[in-house]
Order: sequence, then structure tokens, then C-alpha cells
Amino acid sequence: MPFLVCALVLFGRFPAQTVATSEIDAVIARADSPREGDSEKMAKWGDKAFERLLPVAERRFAAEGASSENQSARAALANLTLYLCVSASRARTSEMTGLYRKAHNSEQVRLFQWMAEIGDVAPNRDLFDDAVWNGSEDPNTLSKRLSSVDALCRAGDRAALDALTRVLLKTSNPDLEKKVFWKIASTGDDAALNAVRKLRDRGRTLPPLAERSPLELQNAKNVKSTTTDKSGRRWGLIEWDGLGAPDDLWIVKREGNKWADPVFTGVNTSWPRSLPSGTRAKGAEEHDAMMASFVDKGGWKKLIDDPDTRVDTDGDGYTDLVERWLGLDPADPDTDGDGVPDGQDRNPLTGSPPQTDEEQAISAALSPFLIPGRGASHNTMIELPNGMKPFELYSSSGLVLPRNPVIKPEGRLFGYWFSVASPVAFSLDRGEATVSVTELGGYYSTGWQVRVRKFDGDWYAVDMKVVWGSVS
Ligand SMILES: [Ca+2]
Ligand SMILES: [Ca+2]
Ligand SMILES: [Ca+2]
Repeated sequence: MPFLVCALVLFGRFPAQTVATSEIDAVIARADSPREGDSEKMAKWGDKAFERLLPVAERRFAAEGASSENQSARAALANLTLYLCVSASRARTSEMTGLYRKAHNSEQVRLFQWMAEIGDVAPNRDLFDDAVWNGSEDPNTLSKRLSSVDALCRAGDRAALDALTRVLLKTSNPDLEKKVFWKIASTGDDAALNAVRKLRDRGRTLPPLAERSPLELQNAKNVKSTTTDKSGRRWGLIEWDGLGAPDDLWIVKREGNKWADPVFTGVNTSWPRSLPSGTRAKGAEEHDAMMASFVDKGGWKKLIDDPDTRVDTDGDGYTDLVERWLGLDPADPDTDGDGVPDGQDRNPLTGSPPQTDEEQAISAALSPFLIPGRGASHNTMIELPNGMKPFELYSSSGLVLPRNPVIKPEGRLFGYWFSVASPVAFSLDRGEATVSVTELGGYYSTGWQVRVRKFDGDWYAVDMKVVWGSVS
């Protein structure tokens, strides 16, 4: 027998199909505990593997797809689904759709993704149209919504792009908005680019301080102390994130059943630095004592009528205290001289919009992180490549500030941090570029590669992928 096999191999007449079939069947049979490389093999075997898989999958999906709680059965179903997705070609759309209808929720998500990324879009168009508008936020539904964005962009027709444009301008889900944001720009469609630009330009200025973050929602747990003055007016001391840090302390006035008119005290509860009087804590113990006297023993009440707390020397909407906290000039209503007053300037320390191709490519690469998603008040710190002068960036949350040491604010600034690596890699015709962006959030950091493209002289993000991640 070994001789016969060798001879057949040498003469090129080895019955590959028969052998591969048993090999395929072996991979299918051990789907509940696969060996390394099994799914790569199934991908390589393609159509032949799919032929063997299909009847097994149909049987298993019908028999246990909806109900099995058995762990090894679940693992087998998940792997069979994976094998189907890696081996099926576009021509298998109707079989895959049939399986999708029989599958359990978690397998459905994977099959849906295949239908959106590889399958023929037309036969399942109603599913994609429907999913993208489905408001549910549970992870499976959201994942289908995100996949539908791929499908509708692949369809690329007017109706699909119009639907996505509407989603971009109306959705309240940040993940969906982020995906639509760069995905529709990649189509280069005029109306789609317009929608992206519209969102971007909305991020040039900030609303007045008192409107940046809902104050009334934070009442119950964030009011640290209250008092009533001689005229019967009620005052409160509240932790509020209007400047980005959730533990900054503000004085608020009771109006009807709401707290209003936040005035910054210059004190942050978790950061042992200083009181507005200039007293600085030396170490944690002294800080705790300072906080106790300021909050619990009512030290803050002296600030209610204190003109130093409320003075806005240059009339730009920020008190002098806020300006020092942010590193702005309390005597100049427009610190960066760009015509937008400090109190409404998204980039109060940087006056010039991105100009060169490199600056515009970086601005476009950061846009999917900064622009989609609304309502948050956190700030964003940006570290640009060495030697690059800061330029304006648009955002839909709080302030955008160049990262230390360019800025030396007095306060504890809280927010998302991004750093951009140098150099930006341009294509030969300079119509495309890849920008490496590091996203630092809390204990984790993520390395992204964002592809940007120039349409009519303006740059847009058209693709983004994670290239590394780490937890500290
Ligand atoms: Ca001011
Ligand atoms: Ca100012
Ligand atoms: Ca300004």
C-alpha cells in the first residue's frame, strides 16, 4: 500500500479528492475540540469542504441550533459555523441564508457577517435594511447592525447610501455611528461625504459651559453638601464634569426643582493640589484634611459670594479660575486669536485649522475617534508627532487640547488621550495615506492604523483597524 500511494503521488494521479474528503470529515467530526490550523485548512479546501459541511450543518442546526445548552455541542456549532464562513464562496449565498434562518442567535451573528461581507447583497437586502435601523443595543443585534453597514456600502446604490447617511445623522449609538462615518466616506459618494463633513463641522465650537453636561441628572449622588442663605436661597456643592473631570467641585444654585448656574471652585476632590486660596496640600493626609474642611465642614460656603470665584475679567464665558485651570489667558477673551472666544472654543489653545496634506491626513485619521457619538463632556488630549505645531481638531465631546508639555494647565485634566506617530505614510500619488494612532483610555491602550483618502481636495478616514492592544 505505501508503494502504491508513492507511485500515485509521483505520477500525479493521487486520488486527492478521496483523501481530502476523509480529512475534511475528520476536521468536521472534531469540531467540538478542534486542532490548531483546522479553520485555515477548511478555508484552503474551500468549496470541497463546504460541500461536506453543508449537510452536517443543516442537520445540526435543525436539531440543536435553537436549544442546546451542552457546552461541547455549542463549541461544535460555533466551529462548524466558522468553517462554513471561511469555506463558502459568494455563490453559496442562498445556502448560507438558509442556514442563517435555522441557526441559533450566536451562530446567526457570524453567518450574518458572512452574508454582509462576502455573500451576494441583493437577496438579503431586506435583512440588511431592517437591521441597520433596528434600535436594539444588545450585543448580537448591534453586531448585525454593524455588519449591515458593510453590506449596504457594498450594494453602493442610492437607496443604500441614503439610508446610511440618515443613520449617520440620526443614530444615537456611537459604535454604529463610528462605523458608518468612515465606511460611507470610503464610497466617495458626494452625499455621503457631505454628511461626514456636516458632522465634522458641527464639532468646531462648544456649547456654553452650563450646557455641556446634564447637571440635573447628577443631583442625587453628586451633591456633596447644601446650605440655605439668609434670603432663603439654596446652594449646593456638586461634583460635575463640565470641564471634563468628573470630580471637579462646583457651586450650584437651586432653581425650581433643579440645580443650575454652575460656578467652578477650583477644587478637585481626588487630586491633592490646591484650594482657590492658593493653599497647597503636601501629601495625601493634608489633602484629606483640606477636603474635610472644604466639603464637610462647610469651607466651600465662603466661596458663594466670593467675587474671586466668579470674576470673568475678559468676559469670554470662563471665570478666571477656569482659565487658569485650563491654561488659558484670563485677560484675553481669545487666547489663541482665532476669532472664537475662549468659552466656546473647542481648541482654545490652537488657532489654525489643518493646512498641509500631513496635517489634514492626521485630522481625518483622528475624526472617527473624535466626531461620532454625542453627549459626553470628556476632553481629548492630543499628542502630535515631534516638532509638529498643534492645529485645530474637531470633536463632538469636550475640549481638544494638545497634550502636555505643550500646555501647562493648573488643573487635573481628564479625558481620552491620542498620540499620532510620525511619519504619515503617503501613497505615491499622495491621494491616500496611512496614519498610526495610539488610543489611551484608562488602563488599556490600542494601536490603530487609519487609512485616509483625498476626495476633491479634502481628506476623509476610509478604513481603520486595530494593530495592537495592551492593558497596563
Ligand atoms: Ca474669562
Ligand atoms: Ca480668556
Ligand atoms: Ca479662540
